[in-house]
Amino acid sequence: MESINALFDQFTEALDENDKSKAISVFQKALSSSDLSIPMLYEHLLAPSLNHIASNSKDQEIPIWKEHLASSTVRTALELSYPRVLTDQQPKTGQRALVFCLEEEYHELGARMTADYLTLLGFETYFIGANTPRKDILEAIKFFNPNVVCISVTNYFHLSRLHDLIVKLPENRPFKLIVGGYAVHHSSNVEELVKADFYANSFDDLKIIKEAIL
Ligand code: B12
Repeated sequence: MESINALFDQFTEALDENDKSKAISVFQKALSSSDLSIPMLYEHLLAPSLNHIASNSKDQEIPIWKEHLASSTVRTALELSYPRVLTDQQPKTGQRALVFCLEEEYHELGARMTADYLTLLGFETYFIGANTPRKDILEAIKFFNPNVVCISVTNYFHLSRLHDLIVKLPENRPFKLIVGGYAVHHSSNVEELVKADFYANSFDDLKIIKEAIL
């Protein structure tokens, strides 16, 4: 089997050429290799392939349609991965996890990946989407009664929105609150801005958190 680096090069080349069918056939080849785990495929192929678009854009403006096309290709790759997520799932924990993005946050792919990580770790996982209004978040928490609530924040401006949500949650909340994503990962003072139980960014972080809370 080809290395993850070689597959990454082929996948990003296809994205650069706006060739969705080529990108997906590279991804399917990667997905069929039992040597490459889902977290490896997400963290070393899909996520950097999108972040690479931006890091490539210093000299020239990348058109928004190109970002949309690349995001839609990655979304297709994620949906194709779900049967493998179920096959590779660890024994069920009996715990529920709720995953979402805040209102006005349209960057949803990191949250989708996080939902799959939690499924892999044996959680019953509910991904309720991007751009979720606060009222609906509170209703979903009531409805699902989750053990874990995971919020993915990409845009820095949404950290204050996250703070506003957290202060609306009951003080002795019956779940663990985990926050992550680009804004959390790239802010030096996130722990002062928002009071969560855990700040996480990867599958391995979630694995450690699972061991700590079970
Ligand atoms: C694709 C993209 C978009 C797409 C999103 C499509 C979609 N449906 O998700 C579209 C075109 C909609 C978009 C819009 C905008 N975008 Co944009 N976008 C990107 C881009 C190129 C990639 C983001 C991405 O999806 N990466 C792949 C995912 C999978 O990676 P990830 O989110 O980091 O997730 C990984 C980990 O962080 C982790 N993770 C994520 N969340 C969590 C949570 C937990 C709990 C855990 C454990 C782990 C975890 O899991 C993933 C796998 O490892 C980035 C560039 C970049 N460097 O990030 C800019 C970027 C994020 N966008 C940016 C901006 C400014 C915008 C716009 C404001 C642009 C505009 N002027 O319109 C709008 C904002 C829209 C909005 N209101 O939200 C800025 C954000 C700056 C900031 N932090 O404030 C970036 C960084 C570009 C830049 N360099 O300026 N964008």
